[in-house]
Amino acid sequence: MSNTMKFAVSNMKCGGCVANVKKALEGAAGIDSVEVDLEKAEATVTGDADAGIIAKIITDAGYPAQVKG
Ligand SMILES: [Cu+2]
Repeated sequence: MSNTMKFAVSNMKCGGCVANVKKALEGAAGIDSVEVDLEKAEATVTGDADAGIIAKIITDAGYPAQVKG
């Protein structure tokens, strides 16, 4: 069962930041795909991983993230 979850991600300033977020998530278990929108400061993640864990992975990569309701 795969969910699509959106996250508000702060501190992303360039394509390198986008790549860092993608790289951090793509290595994680339970994540199928990752889209990152720099202008919207948003990440869209598809998978069956827990949203709170995903937010923590993004935050630990240096980009404080919150689940979007
Ligand atoms: Cu950057």
